[in-house]
Formats: sequence, structure tokens, C-alpha cells
Amino acid sequence: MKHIALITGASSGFGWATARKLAEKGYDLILTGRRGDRLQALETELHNMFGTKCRLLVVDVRDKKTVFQQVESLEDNWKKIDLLINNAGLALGRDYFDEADMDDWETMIDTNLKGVIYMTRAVLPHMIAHNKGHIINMGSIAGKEIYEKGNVYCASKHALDALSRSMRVDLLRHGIKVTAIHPGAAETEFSKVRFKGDSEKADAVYTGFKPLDAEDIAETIWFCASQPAHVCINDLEITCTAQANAYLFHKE
Ligand code: NDP
Ligand code: 8X3
Repeated sequence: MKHIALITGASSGFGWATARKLAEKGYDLILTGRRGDRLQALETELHNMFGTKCRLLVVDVRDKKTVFQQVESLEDNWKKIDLLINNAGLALGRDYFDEADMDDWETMIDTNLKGVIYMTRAVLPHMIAHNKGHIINMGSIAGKEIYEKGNVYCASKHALDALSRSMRVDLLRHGIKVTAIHPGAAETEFSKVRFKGDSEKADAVYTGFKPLDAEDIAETIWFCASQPAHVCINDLEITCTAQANAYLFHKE
């Protein structure tokens, strides 16, 4: 029987690269995101490359009712999820606290925190029924330290860090592993989303140094997911060599 992983935010960046990595390793995949066309393209790619079986859930993780409905709509064999990767998330804007857009703040809190809560609660009963499972939450170095104008993005990832630690404690009795991964700067669509399509601003984030890429994070996820049953990587911070902490970079 193949392992099943559910990946949120599979339509881009870390999620897409992780889907490729897990498909290569023989997983069947439940791919989720809002952009169904991207998920379909990924499904086709993975089928052609690895013969992977995929189920697509086109869902906004902020929509509690639909998240629960979609997970419940899975056939019984697809509900036996071994690995849940809570990866969907975003930053919106990078402005002083007194100048930032309040709607952006709501979106970040709803996606980065409440989205993880909804998806995890929807999937958990099926893991608990089998007394095993692994949840990997995509934190950020912004969840370990704050930086100027990071305010609510940092707060959402700090909250996710606390939630990951809480989940590990509360799910201990069910034998469920909880891992939090905290990357530094990685070049994906993240900055394009953050700066609302302004490519110049987005590209400037990564000039003068070699950032992480999506494949680096997919490898890290695979490292965590492929440990023996008795081993859990609890918390993992990863940056490119040119980044020392949340705000210090060595740029050429
Ligand atoms: P991308 O923008 O490339 O990917 C983000 C993914 O999240 C997309 O697949 C998007 O899918 C999905 N997503 C966003 N909002 C929602 C929503 N409301 N409902 C469902 N899916 C949603 O960025 P990354 O791959 O870089 O980011 C992935 C995660 O990693 C995020 O949580 C981010 O905070 C975190 N991270 C990123 C870092 C970086 O420097 N890139 C560093 C540290 C952490 P769609 O739009 O189709 O819904
Ligand atoms: C994304 C990394 O440094 O832009 O979480 O906050 S950073």
C-alpha cells in the first residue's frame, strides 16, 4: 500500500517542488490550492513522470466549511493520510505597523494560522483512527525572530510556531509526529505575492546573494518525512549560507 500525503499550497513554490519529490519517492498525493489549473498541470506532470496517483482539492484554506467538506468528500482509501504538509501561506505587504493595510493582516492571519488549524482538524480524525501520522507545518525564520516591517507576517508565523509545539504535546498520545520547518529567504512566488505583482521589488529581495530555492525545501521536507518511525525532527531552521538570521544577509 502506497503512502498518501496531502500538501496544501501545491500549486507553486515549496508545495509544487515537494509534490515532485514525494511523487519520485512513491507517494500518492492529495494536492490542494486555489488555482485548479495549476494543480491539474502538476497532476499531469507527476502522472507522466512517475505514474503518481493524485486527488485534487481546489480549496481556499480560509474557508472552514469547504475545507472540512472537501476532506470528507475523499474516498475512504484516500482518507488514510500518512503525511499532512501545511504549507499554504503568504506575506502581504511590507510596511510599518502604523501604515500597513489591515485587510492584508486579516488575510495573513486567516491563511497562515486559521488555514492550518482548519486543515489539520479536518485531517486529524483519520490519522487518529490509525494511531499514526506526520504533520509538517511550514513556519518561517520570521516565526523565530522579527524584522522591521514584518509585524503581522512575523506574528502569524510566531503563532504557527507555538501551535506546532502545542500540537506535538497534544498529539503525543496518538503517536502523531509534528515537525515545524522554518526557512529563511527562498526564491519562489512568495515575494511577487507579497509585493502584489511588483516584480522589481520582488526581484530586489534576492539580488546580491544566492537564496534557497523550492527544491532545497522539498529535500528538507523529505529528510523529515523519511526518518524511521521512532524518530521525529521537531523543529528545523534553514537558511541559505548568505543569511545569518531573519535580517542579516551578506550581499555582494
Ligand atoms: P508561493 O507563493 O510560491 O506558494 C504559496 C502557496 O500557497 C501557493 O500554492 C498558493 O496557492 C497557496 N495559498 C496561498 N493562499 C492560499 C489560500 N488562501 N488557500 C489555499 N492555498 C493558498 O510561496 P512559497 O512556496 O515560498 O511559500 C510556501 C510557504 O512557505 C508559505 O507558508 C510561506 O509563508 C512559507 N515560507 C516561504 C519562504 C520564502 O522565502 N519563500 C520562507 C519561509 C517560509 P494558490 O494561490 O493556488 O491558492
Ligand atoms: C519568508 C521569509 O524572511 O521574508 O517567511 O520573512 S522572510
